[in-house]
Amino acid sequence: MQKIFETIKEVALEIDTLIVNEDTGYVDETNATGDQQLKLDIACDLLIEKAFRDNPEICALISEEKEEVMHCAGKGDYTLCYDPLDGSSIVDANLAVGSIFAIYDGEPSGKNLAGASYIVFGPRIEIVTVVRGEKPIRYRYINGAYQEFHPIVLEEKGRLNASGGSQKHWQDKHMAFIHGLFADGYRLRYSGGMVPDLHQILVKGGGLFSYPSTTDNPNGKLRVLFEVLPFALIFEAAGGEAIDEKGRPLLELTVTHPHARTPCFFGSRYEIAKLKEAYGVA
Ligand code: AHM
Ligand code: MG
Repeated sequence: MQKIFETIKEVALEIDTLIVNEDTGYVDETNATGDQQLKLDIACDLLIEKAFRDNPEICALISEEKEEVMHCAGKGDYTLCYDPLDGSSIVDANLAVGSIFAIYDGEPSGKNLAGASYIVFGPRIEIVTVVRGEKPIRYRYINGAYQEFHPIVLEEKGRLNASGGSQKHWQDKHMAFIHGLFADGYRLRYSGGMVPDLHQILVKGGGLFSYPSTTDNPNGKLRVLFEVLPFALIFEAAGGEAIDEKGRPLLELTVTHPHARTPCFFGSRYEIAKLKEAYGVA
């Protein structure tokens, strides 16, 4: 798996060059789940495909930007699922965006998730990697090289609160819970990009990120394979928790369709315990 992480570090530099130099406009088509695609979404997808399609450890690639599974020549056991450029809707505002990778050993599902990684394209490039059962490792790219940086460890209780979706469409219990956190002193930190928003919670030692079911999106917005499960593994490995709104660990999820979505919550232990009480699933 280390070879896969090394390739992620290399492809991060190529994606960064694209983000800096390419047009941020839309193409005419939509992607597999009906989202409008940017030229950048497609270009990043192609770069990642090219970087991994001949990797002998990988037998298949599944991209958020493609409907079909891409079977590779490699005879390895890993299926690499990825969101090539998360945060397409904020890249035109020049906010931080990211790429997310999930490495499944066999069929993609929570129990088969063997490793995960994400890249943050902010003022500088940062990468977090994790192998299941081990601690996450954080790297930053400085002076032409990746350096291992402070470890990521979540404290019992954090201070940040980030919830997705439009408040108009939140359920009453979610509204009451989020207001309760603010009344308890939590600060709002929400950019609309899950990679920088979750990265901020991880590096600041805790807090809560929610993307709940809403009246307009009953299954939430975020995709299980490419977005939810990789961050669930990283939060659990950092000492936090990641659950759905029935209180089940996200890492127990099975996957019915490559583009399936689920409500999801990632946080330190205190906030997740509070969430379970508020949702009546403690
Ligand atoms: P994208 O894959 O189209 O960029 O959508 C995913 C993004 C996440 O990064 C973010 O957490 C979420 O959409 C924000 O959604 P909302 O604007 O509904 O809060
Ligand atoms: Mg995405």
